[in-house]
Amino acid sequence: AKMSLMNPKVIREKVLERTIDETAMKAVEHCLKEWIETVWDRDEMQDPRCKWCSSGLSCSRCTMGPCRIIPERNRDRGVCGADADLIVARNLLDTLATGAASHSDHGREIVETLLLVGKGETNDYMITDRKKLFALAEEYNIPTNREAIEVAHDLALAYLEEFGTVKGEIELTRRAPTATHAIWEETGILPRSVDREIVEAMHRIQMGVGAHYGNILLHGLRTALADGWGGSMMATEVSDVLFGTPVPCESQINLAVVKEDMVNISLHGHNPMLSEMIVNAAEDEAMQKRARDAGAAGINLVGLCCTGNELLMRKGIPMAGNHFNQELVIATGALEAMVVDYQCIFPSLPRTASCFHTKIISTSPKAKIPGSYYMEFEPSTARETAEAIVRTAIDNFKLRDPEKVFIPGKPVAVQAGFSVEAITAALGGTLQPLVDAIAAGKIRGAVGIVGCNNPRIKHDYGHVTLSKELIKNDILCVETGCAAVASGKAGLLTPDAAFLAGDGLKSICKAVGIPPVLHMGSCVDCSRILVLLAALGNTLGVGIHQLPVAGAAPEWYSQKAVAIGSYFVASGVYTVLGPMPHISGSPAVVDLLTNGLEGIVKAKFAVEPDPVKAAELIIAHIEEKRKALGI
Ligand code: XCC
Ligand code: SF4
Repeated sequence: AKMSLMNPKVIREKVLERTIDETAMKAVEHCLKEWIETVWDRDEMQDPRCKWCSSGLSCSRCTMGPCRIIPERNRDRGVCGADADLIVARNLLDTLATGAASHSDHGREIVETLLLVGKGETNDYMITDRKKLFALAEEYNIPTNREAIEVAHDLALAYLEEFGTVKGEIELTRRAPTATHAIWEETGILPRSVDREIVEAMHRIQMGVGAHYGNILLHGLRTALADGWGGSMMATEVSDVLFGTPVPCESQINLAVVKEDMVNISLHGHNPMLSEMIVNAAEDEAMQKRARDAGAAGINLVGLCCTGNELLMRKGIPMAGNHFNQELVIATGALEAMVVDYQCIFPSLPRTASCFHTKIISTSPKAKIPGSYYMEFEPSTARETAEAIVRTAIDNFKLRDPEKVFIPGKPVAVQAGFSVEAITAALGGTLQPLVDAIAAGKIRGAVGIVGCNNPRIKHDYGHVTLSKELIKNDILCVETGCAAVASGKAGLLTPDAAFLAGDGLKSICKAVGIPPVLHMGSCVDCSRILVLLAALGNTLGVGIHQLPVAGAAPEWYSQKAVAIGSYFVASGVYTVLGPMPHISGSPAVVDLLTNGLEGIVKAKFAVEPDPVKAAELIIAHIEEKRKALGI
């Protein structure tokens, strides 16, 4: 190995400030020594940040600008006359709408696949959860005394309508408790359709439309609801119909799931449509033989980010890690291919891969990436493409340089697969035991911890610290996305982790045999958290805002996380963000989001980067809600 030019002490310091994931610590050290650039290096190179952009006070929406608000130089308005509040609010709506569009466009692709199945135009996909399909159809009064594919056809069309302009209300919002739905109606934020709210958001950020920051932000909440109770919810439900509703399963997690003697393929991104097909293709005996003929012991699929979560939840596919593990898994030197669809994929991955034999394979016409191999995925030829990808990876095995292989540590055991259906089944068929445990105070409440990694916060520290603090205080954690993966790597996703919980939560975990932190899926599966909240509210006959629950996004970075946080709050869930959004330039916007919303949707945001302090805020909130309920 070549000598590193960096002082070992500096390397040690950097490792300690970057991550708490034990395999990642070794991998980061390796990257620093080998001069493999990672997200943290680029983050350092970006400092110092522009203070106007950081506070949301710059606008470049039109060519009269770009404009910055600099009050100390009497620059209070942009060229068009927009003030700080308007510029900040419009920027935030832009961010939120981008996130809502990302989830919902993914959702639409899944629904379109259901339509293909319904039309009998694909042999590669089928109805896996017929019972769920029929239950969903009944919500839309679609007759179910027929063949499943006829029902699938009609449900797909009914769902596609939810994206359109003809209906005045997204049907799935009816799942919310009456009191919650009434708040949306009264405040005028009941979403009419998915695309409509997103398009209207784009309209509203055009120069010279609205000038009232509050009105703009309320539309943000409506757009977020269209995502949570619309686009994301449809993505989750239809993925369950096509690929199966998750049930508890066991697997392994962290960078060490990569195997030295196998052909390793990582599946990265968000949409399960291609990756499910790759799982099937890799199981094929002909493929296994090809791998053996190439000198490997077999084919090892590993997940990353939310594609990984989808596969872990339904198939028990091992998980290599979350957002900040994506470069590190390439740095193991043992990855034959990384298959990506879209969202959260660092554009720099082909650069990282160029240090190794690893092929980055992009697959979506929406997400072409220079330096990657492009193998276009279409539902009608899914299996064929999946096989071609697996073959490409196998054939790449011989190009691996054994000298460069560095697989750090050992994998950690996890349990995942906690759909609402699975949680209900684990409790004996109804949520009543959970409600009883909350009423009796054994469980004080529940918190949805979601979202990403962000160099502002030490990798995984926010998620893991917050989760540990909450379970210690008898608060059940339900997690998705990169938050759930962080908890998995830290060992919190096993029933054995109950020893870290308070006595009440511990006794429930022991009795039911569940972990104190439940992995509920990918980021679009935050909709499962909404469904769970709705079911709890309906069981108790109260609005979601009355429940002893909260949300948190301790390490969020993404526009999508803004949409999720906003639909949590709009649904009545107090939500604590780790990193501050780019809004500090408008005290009025900050005050509305962290204070004023309470009077409108009966919930608000808080920002607290320190997870120990965030836990204190959440615990106080939960106790307050318990008191109001008289429990
Ligand atoms: Fe992306 Fe979904 Fe964030 Fe992770 S949690 S960094 S959005 S992969 Ni969604
Ligand atoms: Fe400047 Fe207004 Fe144009 Fe924004 S919209 S760039 S504030 S002139």
